[in-house]
Amino acid sequence: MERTFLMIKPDGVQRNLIGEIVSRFEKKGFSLVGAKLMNVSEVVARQHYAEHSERPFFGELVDFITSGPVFAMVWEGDQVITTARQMMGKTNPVEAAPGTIRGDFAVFTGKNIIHGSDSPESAVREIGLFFQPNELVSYERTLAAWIV
Ligand code: DAT
Ligand code: MG
Repeated sequence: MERTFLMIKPDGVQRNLIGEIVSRFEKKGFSLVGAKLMNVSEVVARQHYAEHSERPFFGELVDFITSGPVFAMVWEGDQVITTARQMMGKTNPVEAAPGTIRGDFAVFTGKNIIHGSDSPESAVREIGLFFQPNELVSYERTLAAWIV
């Protein structure tokens, strides 16, 4: 069973999309194991996006992700890392298919609503950056046998 880190960015929070987005992952069959509304500090923002530190848009990216509250989440499920990325759609909303989160709700790469881990290694790193172990809740769901 896999876990991923998903984060509704400040634009998604301001646009009242938390419920819509959480609902999509719930209906898909994934389990929410942790969530919080929070402000991202500049230090954490720089660590989170460290792989992009040399890119020309890094400063704007850090400014954006620290510009208002985000909704940070950990989701669990079979193949959740890859599937969540598919549900998010391509990074540039112009290329994101209709039906995906970015395809349905965004028009601009710099305001693309949601972050999702891109690999098992990123997921472990990002979950550890945003959550303490005791903020994650493991539990049995009676529905599980009807999903996998
Ligand atoms: P993703 O968020 O799909 O994993 P990424 O890791 O390549 O995409 O980039 C992280 C974020 O940085 C992305 O969600 C939006 C921003 N970004 C990426 N490429 C950009 C670009 N060419 N210009 C401006 N912002 C960009
Ligand atoms: Mg990425």
